[in-house]
Amino acid sequence: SMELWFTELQNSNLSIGLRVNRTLHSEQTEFQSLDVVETVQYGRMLVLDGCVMTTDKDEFVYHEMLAHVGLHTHPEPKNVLVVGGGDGGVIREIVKHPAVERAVLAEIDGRVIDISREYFPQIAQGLNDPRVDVQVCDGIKHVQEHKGEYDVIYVDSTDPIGPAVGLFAKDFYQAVYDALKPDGLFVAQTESPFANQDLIRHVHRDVRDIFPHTYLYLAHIPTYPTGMWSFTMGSKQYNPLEPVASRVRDTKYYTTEVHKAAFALPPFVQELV
Ligand code: AG3
Repeated sequence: SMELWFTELQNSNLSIGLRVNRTLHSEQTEFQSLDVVETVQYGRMLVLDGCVMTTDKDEFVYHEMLAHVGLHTHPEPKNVLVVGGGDGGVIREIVKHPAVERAVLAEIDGRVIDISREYFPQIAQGLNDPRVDVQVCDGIKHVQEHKGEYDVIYVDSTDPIGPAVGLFAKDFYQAVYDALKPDGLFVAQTESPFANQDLIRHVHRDVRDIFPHTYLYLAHIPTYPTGMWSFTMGSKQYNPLEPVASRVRDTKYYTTEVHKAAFALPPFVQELV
């Protein structure tokens, strides 16, 4: 029978293809196109503006490595914010931490939240935790309006196009700094060291101008462009190379050893920061 393939054109010279059983949902939201397809290799996949956001079978890498590195760097993370991340994957990992008293999700596109609850219940489950406050709002405005409030802030954005452009801008990083407590830290997803070198360079230059400590770390995410993915941390005080003892048990990627190893950068990545 006929074979259906999903292709993400990652840039004009590079694409990833996944064989698809069927399309489960397609719509144009107020902000972006949103599709859910069932792939043969990685299960259900969430796609925004043609870009792979997450799949059932590899989402754990990204969500664990975004959430747990920051939450094992801060000794007492009580008040946490996620900008973006409407699928709920980072929140699911955050609420595994008993120290967390409140986790705010500031997602601009409420349809991402609705569709994740419907098609990705395993990923969205954390949104039901009583400590979670789901807000459909502009995350940039939210950080501007909450000065000195958060211990840890995450930026779980799409690529720096469309609704996410402002989340890679220097004045946003300054607003994030101001929204953090005096010992706070933030972590953002910052794309691929193979495909987005200029972006990583710029982010690091900007974050270094604002935060006293800036770090880059890596994880392997098979469905994102090139499979090698970077995260940037800006910290006012705490050092991620000295993580606290693991506070979570049921992880598939994160361990204390993986946390430390993620900061070991190959020379071609080191030279970007
Ligand atoms: N956030 C990172 C998506 C970037 C992937 N880029 C791409 N496929 N071109 C995903 C949201 C997961 N919670």
